[in-house]
Amino acid sequence: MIETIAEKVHAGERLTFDDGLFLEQHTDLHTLGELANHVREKLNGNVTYYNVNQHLNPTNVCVYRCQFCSFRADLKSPKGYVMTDDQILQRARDAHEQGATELHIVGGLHHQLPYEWYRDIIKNIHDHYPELHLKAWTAVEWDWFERLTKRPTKELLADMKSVGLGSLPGGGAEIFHEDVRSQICDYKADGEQWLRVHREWHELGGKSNATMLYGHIEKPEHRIDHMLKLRELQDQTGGFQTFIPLAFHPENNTLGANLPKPSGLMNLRQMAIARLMLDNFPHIKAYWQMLTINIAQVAQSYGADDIDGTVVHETIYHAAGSDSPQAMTVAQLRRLIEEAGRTPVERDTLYHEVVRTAPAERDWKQGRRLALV
Ligand code: V47
Ligand code: SF4
Repeated sequence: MIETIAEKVHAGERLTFDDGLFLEQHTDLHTLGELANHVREKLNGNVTYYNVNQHLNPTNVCVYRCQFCSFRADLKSPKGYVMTDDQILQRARDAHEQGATELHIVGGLHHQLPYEWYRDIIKNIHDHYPELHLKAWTAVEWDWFERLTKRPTKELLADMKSVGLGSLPGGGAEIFHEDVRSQICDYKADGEQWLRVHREWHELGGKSNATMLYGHIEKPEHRIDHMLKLRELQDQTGGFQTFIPLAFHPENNTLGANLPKPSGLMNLRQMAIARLMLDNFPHIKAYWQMLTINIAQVAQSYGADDIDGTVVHETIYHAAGSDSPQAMTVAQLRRLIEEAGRTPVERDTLYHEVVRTAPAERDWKQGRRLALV
């Protein structure tokens, strides 16, 4: 069976659900890596992309109670926060001064804040820093905006696009299959709604990302089903840029009580299987905050061609027990890529190469400017 799969991969043929299950259940890590690396190099050569970005989570107050979430807070909880307009703009200014090309903006679904609050965040930042690409609000948030406003998501997407929304992040996908989703994040947007929002955004000409949360109660068949649903939508719209497998972190959440931390082996296996199943996704991203720096480095030989990113102000994974550092400088990122024998290429959110002519990144820790090349 693995010979048939290997033949298909080398011929550029599509793998089936059963092939995916075979890879999950009967294929060793070394073989997975070899096959995934073949696809990765065919699609992206020896390049590993990275970007200079920051994260912004304007509130952690959330009406939902996803079992895996360590970030959220109740409305009245002392842990809950809502950033002011000034704080938000200050963070955008910091990102801009650091030379960031992207702000990744997601947060909780606040019980009392209206749609306009989320919209104005995008408008204000875009009005002040139009060069910053705003990758904002997951499909779960868009579904919430629809519930709040009773206006269709497509209209809301177009509305926010008109004031500066650049693209959609891939969060909130978790596992689409209802058997799993109903146990880990009941009530919020279901798999169909998640896919619908991305479809609508693609129809508006936008690009987006996709994720999958693994390493909890899901089974291999749920993971393959999840990826095939994404592959099907991508066949129709071509709007996805990158897939980011996300390993479940068990600290400070209800789901994690009896579950171990993700293993390096599992992380590499999922990276490779994603590269093999998602043949129409141009990129597979290693999110080092979630994987650790060491695994992100190795992942470049297991299908990943993209490393996200400088990522200042990460909170979701640190709340859930990640012991990765809070941020990396460009110099550190490039070294991590070069040590793996790859060629680092800075990209913007839409995968255009960024060519810098002057030192542009301020080392946020030490307050000095660093040359990028
Ligand atoms: O949707 C939440 C996941 C996601 C935990 O689009 C957890 O470029 C593991 O989507 N353990 C948010 N995972 C992060 C995300 C993302 C990250 C980097 C890049 C992009 C992109 C998107 O994090 C959530 C959820 O699936 N998550 N809690 C946890 N305890
Ligand atoms: Fe809320 Fe998102 Fe956390 Fe779910 S994952 S509880 S929607 S902040």
